[in-house]
Amino acid sequence: MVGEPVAEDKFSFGLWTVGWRANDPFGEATRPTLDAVEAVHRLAELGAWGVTFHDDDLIPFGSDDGERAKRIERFRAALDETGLVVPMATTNLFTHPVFKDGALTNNDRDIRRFALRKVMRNMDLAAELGAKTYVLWGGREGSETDAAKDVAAAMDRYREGIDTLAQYVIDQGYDLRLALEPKPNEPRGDILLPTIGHALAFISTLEHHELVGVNPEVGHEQMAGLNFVHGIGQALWQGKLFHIDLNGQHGPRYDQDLVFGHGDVLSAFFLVDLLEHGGYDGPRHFDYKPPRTEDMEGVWASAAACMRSYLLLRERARAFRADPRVAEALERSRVTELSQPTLGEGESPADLLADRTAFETFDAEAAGRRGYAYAQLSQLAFEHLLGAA
Ligand code: GLT
Ligand code: MN
Ligand code: MN
Repeated sequence: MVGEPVAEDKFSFGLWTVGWRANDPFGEATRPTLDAVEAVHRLAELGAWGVTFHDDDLIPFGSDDGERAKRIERFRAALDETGLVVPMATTNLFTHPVFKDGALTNNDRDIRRFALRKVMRNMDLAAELGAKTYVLWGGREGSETDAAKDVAAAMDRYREGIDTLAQYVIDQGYDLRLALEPKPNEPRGDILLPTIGHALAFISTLEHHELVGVNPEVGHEQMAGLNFVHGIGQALWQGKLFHIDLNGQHGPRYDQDLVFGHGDVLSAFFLVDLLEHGGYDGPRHFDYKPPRTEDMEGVWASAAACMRSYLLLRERARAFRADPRVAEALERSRVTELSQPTLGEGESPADLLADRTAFETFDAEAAGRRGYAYAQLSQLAFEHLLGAA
């Protein structure tokens, strides 16, 4: 049976998730403002381990220093009372009109400088509160018309911005790593660094690339029709999965931010299986939106649902891995054989050329006739997911 969420599960929520007042492009807010202190208490009661925030979630844009200090104090007291940690923080570089053409890649240089200062200021707070990851979601970095953005220049400025922030982390001696969050579109018509793959390629060009990884979100890759599990697999393989945003999405359409698991369930099953068995030990961070139809009771029910969905899927994934029929099926399908290097130890290209069994006498017809038994393997996963195996 699946138990209640506990700290070891490392479940965390953004203040902006449960605090979303459900205003959308077509309608006004349907819920009241949620106080950050109440959010911390309610999340702790539900069994969450961590809470994350944008600077502006905690301290409204334009607050004076006194107001800022007061709000931070109240928040810190709530953390102390509940034991909730702050594993990650981020910057709002998208709400205020000043960021309508982006932040680090805005055509306006003064705005780029302002954006860097806004990030640095909140990095100080993040480090003070013990965060280990600093997320950068460049939702406004992009364009609606290709005439508006010199992409090569924008990438130069993006790189300069991230290099500057990484240098700041080093200069201050902060124990922080940066995590870039890709998204293909929305709110911009097209966003720079649209997918995990684009972000990984960009990171390899950075001066302090070792300090920078990714924070992929389920729905963002699925909006682009991509396989999230494959994206996460590659990010893990490159040692770049610094953080993750879990939610649900029904294929390519607007960013739904559904409760985790309430979209492509099979993909969610394989994702949890990968996170649990693939060497990721970071936060399980939910970045979702309680549906606009819900009152505050529904908000807390949806937050609990995110954690329970994860625990249920984890239990199913564990049962899948423990089933001897699955071990057999993995053998039969040669999934395990893929871990064997293609060349022998010390074998050179010349040695491969000399191996007549690799080519001259290799029976390609027979190998081509052999089935991989993926149908049986896939069905076993499906049955475990449904609790039928
Ligand atoms: C915003 C966005 C999310 C990002 C957050 C971090 S803010 O809600 O939709 O995907 O993770 O800036
Ligand atoms: Mn989203
Ligand atoms: Mn996100």
